[in-house]
Amino acid sequence: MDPSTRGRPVVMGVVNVTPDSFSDGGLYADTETAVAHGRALLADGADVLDIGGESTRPGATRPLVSEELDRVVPVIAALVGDGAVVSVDTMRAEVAEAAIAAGAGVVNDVSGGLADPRILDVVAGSGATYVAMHWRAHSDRMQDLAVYDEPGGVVAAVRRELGERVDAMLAAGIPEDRIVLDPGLGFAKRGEHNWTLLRGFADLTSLGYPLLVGTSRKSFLGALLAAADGTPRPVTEREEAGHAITLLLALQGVWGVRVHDVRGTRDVLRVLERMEMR
Ligand code: PMM
Repeated sequence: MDPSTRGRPVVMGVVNVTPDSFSDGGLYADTETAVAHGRALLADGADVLDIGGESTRPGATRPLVSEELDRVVPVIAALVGDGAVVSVDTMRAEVAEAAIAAGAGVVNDVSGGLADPRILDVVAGSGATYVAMHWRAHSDRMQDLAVYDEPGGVVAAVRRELGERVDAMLAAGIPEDRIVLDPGLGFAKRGEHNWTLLRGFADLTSLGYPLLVGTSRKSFLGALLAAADGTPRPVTEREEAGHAITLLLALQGVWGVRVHDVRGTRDVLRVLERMEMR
């Protein structure tokens, strides 16, 4: 999967087919509205559509495998039918398998193969690209594991733990050129950890793999933009802060960004292209 973006970062548009995602929970929970949303994101300039059927918000409970399949497979099939490059956001081998059979070209696994190790074999046996995110535990207890006491702090830990995941991917037979890594902002990270990871982005690029980053609408941006009384900025009013991060990461060679506001992201990247800064 290598959409031709002429050197600018890949823009991955989010389609959450879930009743409970923190950023857009319930808005696109049925097949028809999810497909319509995917089409709108394509029209806005998404290079890849990331279709997910499991909410990973802190504290979320997991759907049944059958529920997850029912949510994502028809949406993937319809959008692949439109000619879209589609990614499935799943931690489950069975869902990845069905998604690939329906035409998904990317498996975006927020657990990097830790939740269901068989997913690595499924990806290895397909032509799919694998996005492996830094992760420590399911949402019900991930914030308990947001502890980074080793020397080098969160950047060194994420680098090391992603490196271990790469070893597992290579051992399973996933070719190097189909691996993308993601530092997993907001997953087993406290607010300050996210900022430290963004500041340390250059250290992550030295892992030698393309990097995808998802900051769009996340709570550390809500906290940054909080009202004077501490009330976090509502999720849909965090886009410009996300765009600022996209711009800074694009200047540092990020491979792709996972965003809700595709149109605004493409606008920001258009400025960079016009300035010939990428
Ligand atoms: N974040 C969420 C879900 N999936 N996948 C990757 N690769 N990286 C992320 O940062 C990421 C992800 C949670 O955000 P959402 O609820 O807005 O989809």
